Parts: sequence; structure tokens; C-alpha cells
Amino acid sequence: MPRILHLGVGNFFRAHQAWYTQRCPDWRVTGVSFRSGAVRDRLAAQDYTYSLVIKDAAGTKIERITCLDGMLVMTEDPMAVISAISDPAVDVITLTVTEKAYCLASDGALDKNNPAIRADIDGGSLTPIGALVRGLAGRTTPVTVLSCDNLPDNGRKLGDAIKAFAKAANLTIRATVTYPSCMVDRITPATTDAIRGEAGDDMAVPTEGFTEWVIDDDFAAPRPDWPGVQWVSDVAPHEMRKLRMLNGAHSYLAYAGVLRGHTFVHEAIADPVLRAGASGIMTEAAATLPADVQRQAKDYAAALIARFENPNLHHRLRQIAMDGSQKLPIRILATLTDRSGVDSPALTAAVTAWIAFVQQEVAEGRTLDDPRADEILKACTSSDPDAALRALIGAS
Ligand code: CS2
Repeated sequence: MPRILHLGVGNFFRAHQAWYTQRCPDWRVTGVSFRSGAVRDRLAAQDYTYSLVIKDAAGTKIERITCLDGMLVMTEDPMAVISAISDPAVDVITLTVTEKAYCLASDGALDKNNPAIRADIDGGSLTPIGALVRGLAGRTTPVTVLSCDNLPDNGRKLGDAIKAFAKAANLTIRATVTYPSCMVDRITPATTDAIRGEAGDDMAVPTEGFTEWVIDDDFAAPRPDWPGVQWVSDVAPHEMRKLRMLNGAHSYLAYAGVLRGHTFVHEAIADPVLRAGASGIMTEAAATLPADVQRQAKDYAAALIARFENPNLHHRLRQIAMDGSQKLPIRILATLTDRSGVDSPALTAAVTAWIAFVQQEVAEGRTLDDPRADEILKACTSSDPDAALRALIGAS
């Protein structure tokens, strides 16, 4: 049976890529966890199957996902992960490891000064990039490596990072490997006890009904015929639309929403000030999109607002607020750069909201959930926190 190896078995993978693969009964998935064995243990206890709790404004549907049939844990057995990446039985390797795990510098290239990358090049630890390089270096058959994280040009960036790491670590990848880019979309909150109770399943995952996946059709080996996927030759316009309109508005709602005392996205979007701000981000972002997607932008924006209004999803603003230093440059600053010289009040308000949010978190003694938390903390206590925080994320 053809096999996918998936790195990063979080809720998003379980709601999105696993849901599509569930519709391709010939394909099976091995998961890889980079942290502890906890998720593996809990999934193994139920044969790696779990309930997807799909919540729309109209109601709830529960589907059973059974395409995952085993998991490896990096911290327990790194060699098993590397062997799985080299395994000729694996045709597709997918990843959802979050923005920060790519260890990219502000120019989008691998940050060789990142301590984890440095340690990995020296053979001391294993990052997702390092594990991929070591596994791919041992491969003899073609494979596709498909990044499913919210980064523009995610495939090209991953391919470039892998090549840069291989060069620095003196490793050679001889097999044919392609790195298609793709745009992924399905709003997937963290699991709560209420969801576990509702599904009667400890490993249940909540998500919305809407789902979208647009993929560059550039596969080196057999691929699943995932139903509903839009196969394209250039995913960039779709990535821009989604990252700048959906994720840009999400990040704004997260920071400004927490500051205005809200907990969930559906509450924030019902606040007239925040609703106007989120719509403003979408309008300002839409103007930067290529002409063909720009034509759909108005309908897309209306559909996004309706998705944000979903009263049953209970998507926490603080979940979206995490890792702002990684997200803002992609979701807000790139759009601002493209609009340089044009008044952009909504995008500017998003940057201001992030600055106010991190300062409030620090003032109230909360730990910042961000890989650059130490630098943010230092900036907050400097003589001009506003300027220091702007400089930290590259905002002018
Ligand atoms: C959110 C995304 O947490 C976040 O930063 O903006 O996870 C968002 O829900 C997804 O990209 C939707 O596809």
C-alpha cells in the first residue's frame, strides 16, 4: 500500500491532510512527532483512529479518521525517523511543523545562526530540516516533500533550506526530490474537554466544515488523488489571498481582540470596531493580489467573515496570538511593503495591536508564547519599546 510520512501530528494535520487522505482508501499514513511520545501513546491506545468534530453554524458532524496506522517519536528514536524518510515505500512526505520550525532568517533562507540548526549541523540534535536532510541523503528512490505550513512559497523555501543544510552538513541528496508549494486552509482550534466529552474520544479534534487545499502539481512519485484539491501550476496567488486576507485578519483580531477583552474569534468579529478592522485588513490585502484572484476577493472576504462568525467553533484568540514574531512579517508586513506609499490604516493597526499586546502580556507577568520571547521581553524594557519592537519584526 502506498504510504505518506507526515511530520508534525498536530490538530491541523488531523483535521486537514488526514481528512483528505481518509478519502483515498489505498493510502496509509505514518506520523512523526518531534516532541514527546504523549500523542503517540494516546493515539496508539485507540489504534491511531480518532473523531473529527466538524462544527458549523448549523450544527455538528462527527467523522472517524482511520488512515493513520503508526507513529514514530523523534526524541525516542531519531534513527527510525531518518530510516522512514529514506524508505522507498514512502512516496510523499508531508509537514505541519509551524513557521518557527523552518528556522528561516528574515530573507526567507535557512538561518545558519539559529542555535538548533547549528547544533544539528554539528550532529548534536535533530530539527525537522536536519532529519529530512539525513533521511533524504539515504534515499535512492524519488519522493515528494510537501510543506503544509502557512508560509508563502512554502515548498521552495523548504527545498532551499534543505539544500542549504545539506551543503553545510556535507551531505548529498542523490534521489529526485520535489518540493511543491501548497496553500492549506481549515480553521482548527485546540481540543477542549467539551469536545472530548461530546465525541466520547480523548483524541477528538474540532474543526470547521470549510476546507481548501491548492497544490502545485509537481510530484516526483505517485501521489494520492486527494478529492477536492485544486491542482495548479502556480500556487502563489492562492497563498497570498489566504495568508494576507484570512491569516492577516486573524492575527489582527487576536491581538486587538485580547486587548478589548474578548476570548474567541466569533466574539471579536461581533465587536463593530474589530469587525471594521478585520474587513479593512482584507480590503487593503486584496488590493495587493494578482488580478485574477483580486476579482474573487470581495466574495472571499464575505465568506471569511462568515467563517469567523461560526459560534460553535470556539476558536481562542490566544491560540492565534502565539508566535507573532514569526507570523506578522508574513501576514501583515509583506502586505504593507507591497502597499508602500499607500495609506494602510488597518494593517498599521495590526502592527500597533501586536506591540500593545506583547507589552500588556509582559506588564501582567504572562509568559510570551513566541520563539523570540527573550528578545521581545528585552525590547519591552528598553527606553523606546515601540521602536525596539518594530525593529525586532522588521516593521518600519
Ligand atoms: C491561525 C491559523 O493560529 C493561527 O495563526 O491564523 O492557524 C488559521 O486558523 C489557519 O491558517 C486556517 O487555515
